Amino acid sequence: MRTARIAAIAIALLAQHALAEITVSEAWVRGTVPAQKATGVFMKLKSTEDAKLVSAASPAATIVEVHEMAMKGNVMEMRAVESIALPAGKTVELKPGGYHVMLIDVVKPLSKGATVPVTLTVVGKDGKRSTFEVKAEVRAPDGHGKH
Ligand SMILES: [Cu+2]
Repeated sequence: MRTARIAAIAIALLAQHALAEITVSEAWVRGTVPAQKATGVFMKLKSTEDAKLVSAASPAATIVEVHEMAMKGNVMEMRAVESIALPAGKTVELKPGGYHVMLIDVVKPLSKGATVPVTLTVVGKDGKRSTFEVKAEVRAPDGHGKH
C-alpha cells in the first residue's frame, strides 16, 4: 500500500515539474547471512538532466545511508556522503568498492533470489525533489558485506 502511494507521488511530481527522468538498471543487493547486520545495494543510474541522489530508504533495514568507499592511504574506508552527482546523460554506477546504498540493521537475512524495494530520493538542478522505487534483486552473500 505504502509502495503504491510512493510510486503515485513520484509520477505526479514528474508530470508537474518535468523533472529529470532517471533510469535505473541492474539493481542488486548483496545477500546477508543470519548474523550479518549490514550490506550494500548497487545499481546503475542515468538521469536525463543534472541531478543528485540524496537519500534512500527501504523496509529491509532500520537505517539506510548513501555511502562511498575509497582508498585512504592503503586502507579501504567507507563514509556516508551527502549526495551522489548524476550528470545528465551519464551512467553512474553504484558498485562494490565505490558508491553504494548501505542497509544498516537489516531487519531479517536477505536471501538470494528475494527482492528488496529501495526508495531513492533525487534532487534536480532546480532543487525539486522526486522519489521513486527500485526493486533490487538479492544476490548470493560473499562475506564482504560487513564494514
Ligand atoms: Cu557502506
